[in-house]
Amino acid sequence: MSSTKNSKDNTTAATTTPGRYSYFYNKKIKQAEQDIQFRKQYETIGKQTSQLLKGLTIYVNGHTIPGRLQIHDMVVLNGGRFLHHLSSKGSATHIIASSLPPKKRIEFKNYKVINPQWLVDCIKQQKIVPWQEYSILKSNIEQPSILKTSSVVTTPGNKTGPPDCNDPNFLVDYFKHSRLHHLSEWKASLRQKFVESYRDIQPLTHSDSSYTILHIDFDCFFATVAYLFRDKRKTPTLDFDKDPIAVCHGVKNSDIASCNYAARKFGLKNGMWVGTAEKMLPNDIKLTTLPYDFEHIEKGSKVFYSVLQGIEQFYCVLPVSIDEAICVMAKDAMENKQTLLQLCNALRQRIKHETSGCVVSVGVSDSLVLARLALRTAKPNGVFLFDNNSESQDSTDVNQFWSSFKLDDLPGVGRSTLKKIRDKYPKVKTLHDLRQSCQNVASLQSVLGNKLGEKVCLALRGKDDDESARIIYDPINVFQRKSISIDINWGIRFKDMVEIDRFLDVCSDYLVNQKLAEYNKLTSSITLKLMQRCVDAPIDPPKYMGMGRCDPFTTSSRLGVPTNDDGIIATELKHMFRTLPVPPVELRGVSIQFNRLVDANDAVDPNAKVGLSLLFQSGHASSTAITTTTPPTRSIESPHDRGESTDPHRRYKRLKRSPVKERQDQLESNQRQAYQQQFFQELPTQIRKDVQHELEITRKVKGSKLQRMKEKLQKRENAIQNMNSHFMNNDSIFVPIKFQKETNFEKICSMVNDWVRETIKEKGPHERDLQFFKKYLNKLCDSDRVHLVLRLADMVSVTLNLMSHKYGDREGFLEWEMILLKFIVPLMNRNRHTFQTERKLDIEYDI
Ligand code: DCP
Ligand code: CA
Ligand code: CA
Repeated sequence: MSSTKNSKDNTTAATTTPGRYSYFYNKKIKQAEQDIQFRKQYETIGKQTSQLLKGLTIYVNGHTIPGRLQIHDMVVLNGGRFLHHLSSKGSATHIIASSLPPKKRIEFKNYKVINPQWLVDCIKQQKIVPWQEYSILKSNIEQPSILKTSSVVTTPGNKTGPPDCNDPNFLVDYFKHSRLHHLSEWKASLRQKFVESYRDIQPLTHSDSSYTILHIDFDCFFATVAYLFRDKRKTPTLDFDKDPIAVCHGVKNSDIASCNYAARKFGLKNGMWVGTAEKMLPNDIKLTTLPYDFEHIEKGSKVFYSVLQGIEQFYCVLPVSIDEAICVMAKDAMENKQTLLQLCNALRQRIKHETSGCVVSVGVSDSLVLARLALRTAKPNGVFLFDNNSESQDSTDVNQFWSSFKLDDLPGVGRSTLKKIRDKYPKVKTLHDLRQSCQNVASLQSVLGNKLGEKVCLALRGKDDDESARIIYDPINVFQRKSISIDINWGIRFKDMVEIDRFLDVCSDYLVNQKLAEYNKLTSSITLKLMQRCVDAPIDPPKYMGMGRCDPFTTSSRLGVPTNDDGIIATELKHMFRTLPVPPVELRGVSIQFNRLVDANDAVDPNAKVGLSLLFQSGHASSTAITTTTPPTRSIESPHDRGESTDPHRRYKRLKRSPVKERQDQLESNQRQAYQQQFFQELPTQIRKDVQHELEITRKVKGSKLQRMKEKLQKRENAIQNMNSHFMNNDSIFVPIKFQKETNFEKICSMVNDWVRETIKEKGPHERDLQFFKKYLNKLCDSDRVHLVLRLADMVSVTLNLMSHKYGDREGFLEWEMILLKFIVPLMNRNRHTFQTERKLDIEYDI
């Protein structure tokens, strides 16, 4: 009976442990054990076994002849491993299929995909015959069976060997080498300093709505720093003005962070891949790649800000980023242009001198948008002043200025806005053209909507919209730290949940004990975003250890009360991870964000670690913890997906309910949900989790098709009981066997069929229902009615086959497949002797 126990254990694990990862994890570790059990079972019924397929892992895709079950038997009996679910590519050595749709052809292009005859012939000849002749993807014959792993072993830190995300220092190392992390940290720290030093300063007023704005930015900053402080022995003759130079991690599949203007002449841009950039250069010109020099970048930036902050004429210096600032001056500074230009050139000189050669350019005008455009004109190595209001401004100069910009040079015009403008005005190429075509707000609003239309219209007249102008008039609020986050999009390769839990501990330790502590904040809301490898994306993406193509999964948790307790946050993160259906091995990126930050000084007890437990003890009523999960688009079911009709009348007919009744029910259900949510809001996290778990189980039990049927069949109980008393003894073939209070086999069939169909779509049958079902099947076997088990098995098999197309990946589907394979079929085999026509049992199950 060990197989029955096995099957039960497996089902229990899958039902009670949340998430698919545990299902697969359990399945994987039990696979070998179950195969041995199977072999033993088959041996006991007199089948020959061999070790012919030892070391091979076989997966069956779709409908095959012989069927999946038979192939399973053949594989297990001959010492191979049968894979029930292709959870990660590379885990199968062979895929057996009769045909493949185009999508799967691409997905499986690096596999040995063969027709079932290969297996039949192997067994017949008792040797592994060459698979190539049986390949159903003729194009993959030369390919290896498992996707190749990248041969590049250079990490961003230029260390050798692959990065190890389980290393406790991984996070620190990752941040040390991540330019994006540096950029966001620098920006945050500059803004924090701004907020601290400007807190008591009188803000600039909106009524006095005109200032002179200087937009100042380093030219190709990282590239300049890298060049100036390079190892001169390696590149003694490098000429910054002539040779194309780029800063990157040195690998073909890495991004260019910054390239010099000599490189930009050939069309190279920041953010481009090195490989792409190299292709853009003429054959005789080589791209020189230099490493990041974060230390000198930081030093250069410090000089930049200290020079700007020392200039008395500036009302304020607004930090945009590590290499860029907006300086605000009096409106009348524009009146003496010569003096203004002298000031600009003087500051450029000083910065260049004090940074040993880093050049800034300056754009000057009377609005943010015009200063930014003027900066573009000034670059590289220049100053450009555009006076939008001067009467002396020559109209040809104005036209020339606007004509020099492409549409997307205008702040706020991204790819989708650009498309809308182009669709409407195909002839418009420059900002000058757009100014000509859109003379009024209405015309732009009709294309871009009210808000963006107005913003673009204002910008074309050289004015800032209120939202953009907030940086001048309300800088404290704009720069106030609103969130703290980390984003790890490289090197994430985990094996299991244990490793992930450890990683989440490291993350919360960093976020709480370093970041929250640094900013003296508490958080009351956490967002976790996971990036999961797309099903058809390669295991090893083009960028070494990068994310590749991914599907995002996001979940948020409102703790309800601000905390800086790393234990609580780590627990919450682990719980949140488990609510997302991302198997550990498919994880490629993690980002964690703390929102709703509050000053630790404003908290109830600033000296204590503030946690939910504190509030729980004091019976605080407002502690809340609601987790909202945003499923990715692909997991949102449409009525079509659920096999429901979108025609409302048809739906009502099917449900046998009137539209009015349905509306009432909907109302009631909404009320119930609101009430339930309110209830949750009152609970501390730990309690909430327990209650949620309990509710989940109750919901599942209540919602189970079988439970509803139980109620329906209740009425018949007495009658059936009376009937039972007419039969002689329990072992008689005439004793009706009850399932869910029903004895009529046809009705049981239809009930089971409904039950299977419903639970396939979700998380599988409820454990209790399943136990009753197993008991029923056992009773059928024990009373010489294996043929009825066979009919039920056949029915389940057909249902699985019919639903595999839409629901083949669902937990419920996999569970039913498992029940059929690991419980029902062995049950029939165990009772073969009682079954008149043994041949009938060799029926093929097309699952
Ligand atoms: N940066 C990056 N990745 C990008 C863009 C920028 O790492 N995709 C880094 C490197 C840049 C720095 O930020 O040197 C400043 O960005 P800028 O956009 O100001 O670009 P540069 O200073 O390199 O060039 P420009 O002369 O256009 O300002
Ligand atoms: Ca720059
Ligand atoms: Ca910049």
